[in-house]
Amino acid sequence: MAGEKKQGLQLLDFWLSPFGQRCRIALDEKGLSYEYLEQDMANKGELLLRANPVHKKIPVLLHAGRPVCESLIIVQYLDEAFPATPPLLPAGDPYARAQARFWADYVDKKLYDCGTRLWKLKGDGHAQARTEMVEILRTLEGALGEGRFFGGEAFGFVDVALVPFTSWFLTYERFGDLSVEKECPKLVAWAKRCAERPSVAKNLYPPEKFYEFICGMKKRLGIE
Ligand code: GS8
Repeated sequence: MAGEKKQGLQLLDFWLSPFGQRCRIALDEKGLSYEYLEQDMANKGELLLRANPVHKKIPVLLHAGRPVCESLIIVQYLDEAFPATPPLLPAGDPYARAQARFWADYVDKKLYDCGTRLWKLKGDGHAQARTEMVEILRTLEGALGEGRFFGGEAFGFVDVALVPFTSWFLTYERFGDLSVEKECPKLVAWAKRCAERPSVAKNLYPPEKFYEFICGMKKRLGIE
C-alpha cells in the first residue's frame, strides 16, 4: 500500500461539487494521497478541456497522467486500480455490487436533478419537484433499511455517492418548505454517522455554505 500512495494521482475538481466530493472521500477512505487541482468553472482551463473533452466537466482523476472521468466511474476505478486498499463496492458478491450500482445510479438520475428543480423553479414545476423530493428521500431511506450504512456495517459505494448531498438537505428544506428530519429520520441519522468519518468531515462544507452559494447563483441567474 505504501507504493500505491505514490501513484501520481491528481484530481481536477471544484470545491463545492458533490461529484468531486465523492472522489475526495473515496481517495481519503482508501488512504491514497493526491494533488488537488481546483478548476475555474467560469473559465475552464486547457488541462480540463484536454482531460475531459467530451463533457468538459469536473471531476477528472488523472492517474499517471491518464484521465478518468465521471465521479462514479472514478470511484469504481479506484477500487480496481488499488485493490490493496479498502474496497467501496462489496468485494466478491456480484449481486450486492449490482445493487450498490443501482442505488448510486438512482442518486444521479433522481436526486441531483430534482434538487436543482426545487431551487430553480416556481409554480407547478416547483410543487412537483417538492413532491418528488419527498418521494426520493423516502425511497432512499427505504433502501437504507435498518443498516448503519447502505452496504450494511461498512461505509461503501452508495454512501460515497449520496453523502455529499447531505450538505444540500438544508437547501432542500428551505426551498422545498419541508423537514428532512421529519420525513426521513433514519436518513438523517445515517448522515450524522457518515459525518463522523474523517473522510466525510474533511471534504464536506457546512450546509449554510451551500445554501448561500445557491442563493448567489439564483441572483446571478436573475431567478430570485
Ligand atoms: C457530473 C459532473 C458535473 O456535473 C459526474 O462526475 O458524476 N455526471 C458527472 N460537474 C459539474 C460541476 S458540479 O455540478 C461541471 O463540471 N459543470 C461544468 C459545466 O457543466 O460546464
